[in-house]
Amino acid sequence: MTVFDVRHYDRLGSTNDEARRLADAGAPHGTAVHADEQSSGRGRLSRRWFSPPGNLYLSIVLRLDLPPARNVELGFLAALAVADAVDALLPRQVRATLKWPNDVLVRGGKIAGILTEQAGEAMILGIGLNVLHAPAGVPYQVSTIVGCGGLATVDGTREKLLAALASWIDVWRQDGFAPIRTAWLVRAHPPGSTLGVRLADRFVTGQFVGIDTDGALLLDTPQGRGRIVAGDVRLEAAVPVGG
Ligand code: BT5
Repeated sequence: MTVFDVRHYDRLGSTNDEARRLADAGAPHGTAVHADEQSSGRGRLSRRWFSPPGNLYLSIVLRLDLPPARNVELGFLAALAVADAVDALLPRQVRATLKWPNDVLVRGGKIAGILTEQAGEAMILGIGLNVLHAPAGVPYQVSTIVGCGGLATVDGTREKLLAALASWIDVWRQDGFAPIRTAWLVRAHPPGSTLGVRLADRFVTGQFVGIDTDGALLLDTPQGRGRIVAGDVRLEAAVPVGG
């Protein structure tokens, strides 16, 4: 079982940067960096992550000895852990859902962001989870635990999240990506849902088929079945077409 050693800071530029610094200095598996706020929290592709006090900003050093091609699996595992933690804090009738690749949604709004980065032999798993505050001016819906009727403190949320993460890491170590993939699919938009995907050079729309054994998105488009390894996904219609 992974044991986490949490280092708590009032304020950092980015918890991922501090975790990377610690990893480079030899910090062991399970070292976790928690900041109350970030002055330059970041998302994928150098996008900004809104990081005022009142939300969770956490980065974890993981040493899992995986071949680099399998690092992508970590994002799916983390999304499941976030969804479990969020569900435990929300009223029973409100549940977290997942959107490819690593988005966690509650009531249709993005409640968390996951950023995995390699640091030498280690992986840095960065998670931002909205407990109290959602940013304004974001081009899609966002949500928070408290705004969705949940009862949570930031430290309590961190503990729930780390416990969920430890158990999913156990599952993964024991049985690999297959059970992660299955559990992820149960919580995701159903097959047939219409997704719009922004790729580096174009935008495609198609019907969600599932995810491949390596986590790639499988999408049926007018041009045939596509396998997508990186992109931003918008859920256009969650109801299966014709179903
Ligand atoms: C992500 O990027 O979703 C990954 C975010 C990871 C943040 C954590 S916080 C702890 C650790 N330290 C860091 O510096 N980062 C990690 P992406 O899919 O690129 O989404 C980024 C986009 O989400 C932005 O361009 C905004 O539109 C939107 N956004 C920014 N802040 C948000 C927030 N608090 N809640 C919801 N959406 C947000």
